[in-house]
Amino acid sequence: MRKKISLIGAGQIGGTLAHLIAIKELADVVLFDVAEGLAKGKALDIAQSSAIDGFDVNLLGTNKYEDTKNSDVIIVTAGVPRKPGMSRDDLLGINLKIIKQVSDGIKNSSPKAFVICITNPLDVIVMALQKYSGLPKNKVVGMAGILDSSRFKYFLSQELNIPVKKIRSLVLGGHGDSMVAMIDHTYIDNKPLIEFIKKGKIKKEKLENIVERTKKGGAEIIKYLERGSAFYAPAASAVEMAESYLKNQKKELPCAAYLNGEYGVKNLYAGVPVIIGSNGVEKVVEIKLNEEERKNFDKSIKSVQELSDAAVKIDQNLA
Ligand code: TXD
Repeated sequence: MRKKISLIGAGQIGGTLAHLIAIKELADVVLFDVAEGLAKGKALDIAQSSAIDGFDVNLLGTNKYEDTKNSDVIIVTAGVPRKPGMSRDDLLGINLKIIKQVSDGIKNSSPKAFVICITNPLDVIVMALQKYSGLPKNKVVGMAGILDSSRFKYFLSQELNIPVKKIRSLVLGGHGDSMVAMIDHTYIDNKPLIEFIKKGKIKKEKLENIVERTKKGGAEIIKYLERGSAFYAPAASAVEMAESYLKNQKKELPCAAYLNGEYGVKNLYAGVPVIIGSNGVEKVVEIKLNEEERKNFDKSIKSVQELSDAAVKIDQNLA
């Protein structure tokens, strides 16, 4: 029996998700959007490419939660993206309201689904999605760390002229300007990045620029696009999470997960390495942080906490 993935939001990322899932034949796809035509048009357009790319999945566009019933995976992009000059946090009020509506839809139609949230400001919106929907905390997770880590790896591969596949790294903490590139957990061709720095193969200030560019990775793309934000890499990141769940791959992936004491953090969602398998977030992996990483991680957690507090001020039900 083919699996079912419902995409709540058929915008830039939603449409790209649908196309990637179809080409990989990961599952049947339901594209849901309040803009019904957008969902229907994109579903039909992708379906019409099946004869060319040879995939055999059903695609449906709708504005009815009924059609998303009993989904195995739900990926949420519903909301408004940033405009140039806006911070991810500026979206909080608008997207909280939308997520409340989406959560009710999910609770009533697919209470057993694995829910991947993409909507910004990510760490708070995924917390709100879990609280509003009441789904188990290990079945509601946010996509950000895979994207941020992928940007960091790409910039490093360009600087060192090394294939990106040979680079392993983690960017953790909040999905905002305080995100933390874990330098001590970065390996180039299985050799620690620290060795490259010691041998002068990459200057410290160059590395700092790359870390800065990663933090501002979203804003850089928004500046170029002028309308809308990044969508290819965000979609690819969420598909990796969905695939690890559906195929029980138990990949260790940086995601915004519920922390209940891990890393000294309680009752908050933030970017940490997790194992994703058929039970959803199966484990939070606690890696050893050096002093600098710990300091920056704690700073990042503080900014997530501040935004969570702001969300509770908007809606007491999130307390
Ligand atoms: O790493 C990350 N998590 C970020 C997240 C990476 C990139 C983009 N980030 C955020 O994802 C971005 O700031 C937005 O909050 C979301 C979605 O970005 P996208 O670029 O896909 O936005 P679009 O193209 O505006 O699509 C959003 C769709 C749009 O078609 C609306 O009609 C729809 O959401 N929408 C709704 N769908 C369902 N239900 C409701 N209530 C609703 N309201 C709007």
